[in-house]
Amino acid sequence: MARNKIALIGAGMIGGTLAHLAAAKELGDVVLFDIAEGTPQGKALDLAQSGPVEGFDVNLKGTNDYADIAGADVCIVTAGVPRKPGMSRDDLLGINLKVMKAVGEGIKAHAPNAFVICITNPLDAMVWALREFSGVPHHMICGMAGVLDSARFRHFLAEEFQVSVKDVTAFVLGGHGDTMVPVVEYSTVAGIPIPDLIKMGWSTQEKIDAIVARTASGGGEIVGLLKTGSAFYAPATSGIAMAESYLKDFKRVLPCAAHLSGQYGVDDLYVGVPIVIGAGGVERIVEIPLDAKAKAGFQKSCDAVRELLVACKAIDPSLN
Ligand code: A3D
Repeated sequence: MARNKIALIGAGMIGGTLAHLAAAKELGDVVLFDIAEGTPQGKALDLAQSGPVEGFDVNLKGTNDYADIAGADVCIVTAGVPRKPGMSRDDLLGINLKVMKAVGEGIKAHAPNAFVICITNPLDAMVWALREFSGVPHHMICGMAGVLDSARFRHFLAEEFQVSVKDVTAFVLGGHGDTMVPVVEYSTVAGIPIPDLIKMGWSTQEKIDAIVARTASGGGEIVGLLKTGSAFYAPATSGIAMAESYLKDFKRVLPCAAHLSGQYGVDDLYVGVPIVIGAGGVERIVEIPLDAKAKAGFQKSCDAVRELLVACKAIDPSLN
């Protein structure tokens, strides 16, 4: 059986970490692409030299030529710029939209059959724009944000409840960022929903509200600490979980920015919802009933994403 090929577009902090994880898990041969000359080549060589120690058998190649991504099974896109302290994700829109155009054209020309995972911010708008520029079918592209947001929520909840992160499940909906909607009724410890855990005296509503707020600003907390860029370990591991579910047909149920065509009453928008990722790409959108509060939060989140799409179309009229 031929090895899978994983193209990582953007060889910065997340791109390099994605390459390390993909190689260590032997998901396939890895091509690291970047416009910065030397960066992808240097990272690929460094990682290849960790192979004999770690014991993984994959080829790693760094390149500045899109032709090298030809035939990729998966493309994970992190090309662009990250936030610095004081910046919102939306401040990145102008620069990263131009990057999505170049990347989309590269994918269209060389890897049109790949399953594409976008990580570049502002996520929900960039995945929409990348789809427009690349022309890949809607079910073959989605954005990574919910897996990371729910991992942050799970980490904080496990700390609060003093239990293993493995037994905490968390449910988040909506756009990536301040308008994301953690749904506590569907977040559990070993199947016990958080509202029941509050009744059992495991925590208080005030503490859970504080965790919800910390989760929504979880990326900004890390930007403030790092000062030179944004989070990269947890974002990379989240992207790899999505890629692995596609390559191995795991059919995992993961919160991702996926194309909605009527589900949740939303049309032609990429926004975070639970989806099933398998060999068919985005195989199913999971539509759950929401209470009035979650519905209003989701609506607000969708409105914020829609505003960004208006800004994208104003910057690049070819998107109209
Ligand atoms: P960074 O380390 O700066 O890497 C970005 C790389 O993109 C650099 O190596 C650049 O040279 C490269 N690049 C720039 N323009 C192009 C281009 N036209 N073609 C190819 N490569 C190019 O950033 P990072 O890896 O820390 O973050 C990457 C992106 O992910 C940023 O937009 C972040 O905001 C975003 N991000 C998203 C999440 C989500 O949860 C959605 C989390 C963390 C970061």
